Amino acid sequence: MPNPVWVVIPTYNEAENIEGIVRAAAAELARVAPDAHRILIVDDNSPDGTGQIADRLAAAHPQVEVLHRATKTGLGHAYLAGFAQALRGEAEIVIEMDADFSHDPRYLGPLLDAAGEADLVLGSRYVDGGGVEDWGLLRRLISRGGCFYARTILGVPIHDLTGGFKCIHRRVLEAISLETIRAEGYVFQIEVTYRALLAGFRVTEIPIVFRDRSVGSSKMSARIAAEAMWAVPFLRRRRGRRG
Ligand SMILES: Nc1nc2c(ncn2[C@@H]2O[C@H](COP(=O)(O)OP(=O)(O)OP(=O)(O)O)[C@@H](O)[C@H]2O)c(=O)[nH]1
Ligand SMILES: [Mg+2]
Repeated sequence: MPNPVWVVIPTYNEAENIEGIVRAAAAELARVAPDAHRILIVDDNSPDGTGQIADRLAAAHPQVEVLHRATKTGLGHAYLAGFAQALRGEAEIVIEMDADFSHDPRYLGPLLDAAGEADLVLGSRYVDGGGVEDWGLLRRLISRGGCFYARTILGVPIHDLTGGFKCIHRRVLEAISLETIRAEGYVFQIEVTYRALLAGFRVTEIPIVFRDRSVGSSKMSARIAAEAMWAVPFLRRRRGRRG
């Protein structure tokens, strides 16, 4: 199997970050998964030209490829398209990673190490040794409150359900009926983890320190946060019906 590890990076208006993050991820992967990785950028036709920069990177680095989507339909859809491409490309392990340096590529090694013992590894801000840098009190409260809310409603022992730095075995992606996931934002992250737990997979958290983006603008919105509030109880109900 030539490239079992795929790092999927969704981008929307990340022109200032994309080159740096791809270079940093490539350097780390060359160390921890030499000759066995690909980096897939999933760009939603960013108006700032991120897609063109990504194409240049792909031309210069054989292990980099770009999936261009015509319109921005949300992070969840971008990830689903990226997962499908990685699976077609014979990925054994797929890693989700943001483009804005909030997810430090130095954790790629620890994520892969932990994947030796688990089916799904979560980079977690809310376990011992993890944390968040540069966030104000309000954002910290919303994030922690959201995780606590989801954990309580769903009744699962996971501390960071909304994080987007995760390492997923192919068998999980194949088992959790990706085609029926509709969620866009934080709920997408919660739902992937929740479905993996329901399917009986081993899910583990490793500590990460999350840094706020230093350049570019956030795509997170009140609408996406609200989606998380109302959608989580629906996830729970689905488990109820399954018995
Ligand atoms: N392809 C695609 N990428 C997206 C979309 N929304 C966000 N992204 C990317 O997904 C990653 C996470 O989005 P962010 O805007 O950083 O969201 P966040 O990390 O929750 O918020 P901040 O802390 O404010 O950065 C970044 O790499 C974004 O460029 C989308 O609709 N389509
Ligand atoms: Mg971010």
